[in-house]
Amino acid sequence: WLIFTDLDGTLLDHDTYSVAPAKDTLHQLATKHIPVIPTTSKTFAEMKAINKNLNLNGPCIVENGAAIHIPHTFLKQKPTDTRWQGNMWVKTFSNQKRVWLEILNQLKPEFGDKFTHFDAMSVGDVSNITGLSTHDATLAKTRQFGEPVLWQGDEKDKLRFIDALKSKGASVLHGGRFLHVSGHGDKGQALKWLCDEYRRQFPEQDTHSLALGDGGNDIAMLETADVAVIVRSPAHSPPTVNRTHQLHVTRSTGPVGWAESVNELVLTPLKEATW
Ligand code: 2M8
Ligand code: MG
Ligand code: MG
Repeated sequence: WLIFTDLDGTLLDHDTYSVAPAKDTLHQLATKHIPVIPTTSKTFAEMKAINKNLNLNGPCIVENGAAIHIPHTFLKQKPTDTRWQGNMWVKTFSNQKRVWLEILNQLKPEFGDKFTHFDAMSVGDVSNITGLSTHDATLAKTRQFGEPVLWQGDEKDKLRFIDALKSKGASVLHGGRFLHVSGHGDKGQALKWLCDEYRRQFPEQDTHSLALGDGGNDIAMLETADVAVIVRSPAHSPPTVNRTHQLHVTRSTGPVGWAESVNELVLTPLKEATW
């Protein structure tokens, strides 16, 4: 298995960012060497701290699929279309964020009173809205590829705003709290790239991909993985995922639901197979 998981609202609690209910399951996966690959809208700056906290040392997919950071221990060889960054190989899919900042600026005359965005917000603002500490909010603001937008207008104007962004070449994904404005990559494209590379380098393994997510920005990976789990959210309705086969929805929300599903789909069948 390769387990691709969203963080906020999925492996981490939507409000408190706690992983506690999933800790034991994470530990069992680690002892079985089953990789858990954070696939998140968070930045690489945030992921360095979070990986440490979650005891994860494999790849991570950051900024909604804009880049994949792969430790050298995860693959046999450097994939050709990656670059070196310390002890990681990095695959990038997206333009730099200044392209999207420029487009947001162009839309300010029409929509400027209805939205704000990370680059225009102080660390204190980001901290207040997300509940992150000022240190973590600083890491969340360290974005390379995309820009989170806080929409403050009504739904009708939001649709017009999204259309305007798209007509200028941006793509827009819904996170738990923000609209993420970026290039055309998504978590599904990144998942597919990493699975393909892994299968190429380890053809003897029968590799299955599992994706877990709670939000609109998870739809592409939930539609791409071999098995998909929609994790229920206490804050918003589940995303509309276009598949029927191998699609599960958790009973509980957040990390409680995450642990239930991973146990049912991955750990319990493994135990039964070794009896
Ligand atoms: C933002 O991402 C979440 C993901 O669902 C959102 O859109 O609400 C990002 O800025 C991320 O970097 C940050 O850690 C998170 C904090 O809630 O918010
Ligand atoms: Mg989420
Ligand atoms: Mg996310």
